[in-house]
Amino acid sequence: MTPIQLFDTASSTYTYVLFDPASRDAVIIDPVDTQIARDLQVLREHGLKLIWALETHAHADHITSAGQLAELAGAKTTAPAGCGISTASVQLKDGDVLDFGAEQIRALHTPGHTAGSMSFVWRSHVFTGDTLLINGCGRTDFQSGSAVQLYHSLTEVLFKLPDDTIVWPGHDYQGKTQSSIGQEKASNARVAGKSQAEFVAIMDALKLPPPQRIQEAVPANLRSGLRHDTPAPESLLPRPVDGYAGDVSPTLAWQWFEAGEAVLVDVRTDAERAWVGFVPGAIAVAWKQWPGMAMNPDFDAQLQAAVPEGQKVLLLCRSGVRSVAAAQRATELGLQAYNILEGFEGDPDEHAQRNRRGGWRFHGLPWRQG
Ligand SMILES: N[C@@H](CCC(=O)N[C@@H](CS)C(=O)NCC(=O)O)C(=O)O
Repeated sequence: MTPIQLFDTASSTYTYVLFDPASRDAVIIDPVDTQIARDLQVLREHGLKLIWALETHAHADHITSAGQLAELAGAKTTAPAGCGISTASVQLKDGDVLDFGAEQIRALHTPGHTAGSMSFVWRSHVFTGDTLLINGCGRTDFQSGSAVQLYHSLTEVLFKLPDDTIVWPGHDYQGKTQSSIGQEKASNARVAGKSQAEFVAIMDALKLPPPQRIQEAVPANLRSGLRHDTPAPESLLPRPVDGYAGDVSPTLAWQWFEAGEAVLVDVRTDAERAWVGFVPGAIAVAWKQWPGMAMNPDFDAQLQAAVPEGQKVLLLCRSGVRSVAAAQRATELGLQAYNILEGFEGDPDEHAQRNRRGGWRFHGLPWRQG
């Protein structure tokens, strides 16, 4: 039994999913907000019921999705008691054990990167967050970090685990995925064979630039990632409808598209795309064409050519009307078709102006002008 290891390239963060094979009860460790669609998909694919969303600490470089996972997947949020994550429903102390099905995961207080940081032990695996990295360790220069505490956590807590314990870090910046306690004890460049004073000197000399998102990430993570501008949780699930696979919010559509899970087809006219703007990477298959808005006689053939077999298709128009008709037609053609709500520009407001009431651009999703 090995954990499912997932990677966020933007922050080089590892997220882990572990589960009990009999009950399918699962735990997620350090989930990332921008990866929530991927993580929900992983849970669905493996038939898992998420019981716990765990944080190793309050992250400084990315925002957690724990709060959203609680609402969408029914998980309970848990965080180290010393991290100040007041929204977590279970505040963990050293030695606390969480059950998921017949499995158990145990919290180890490993301060140093932050004062509250924890590692989690499951079977012969340890999830070390930013305490122990492969051939490295978390920095100690902000958020109540302490090199002296980290030295103790590494040498007196983690290195006391059996040598064959597999180490799963919270980040890796060089593409490494796992290590072992024995290997880190023998060769970790920062701590192996080093005295406390030598370790502290190494950490003091690092002089790393602050994480780029620290100002927004820490406050958000102290509230389990729930922010005023977080999309409503229900907008991250497709809404089933009759006639096609479902309606999706622009945000969810972007997540599916970015993750390569769906083809994005823009059904607006050539003129709209050229003059108003377009989504880079979207495929143009007009539903109707300007002038006259006559039906595109080649729609079926062009759509079928655009969507590889087995792929979902997301249909985008100006405000979500033509895309419904196009999604219904795509369904008749045998495709798994979703309508993107609100379209590229949304509905007009009281001044008959678009882009002010929803839409792809309104939500700040990527787009360009020709
Ligand atoms: N460059 C990254 C941050 C890298 C960083 O500072 N990582 C932290 C964890 S959030 C760390 O402890 N790094 C240890 C190291 O790089 O040695 C960003 O701007 O987000």
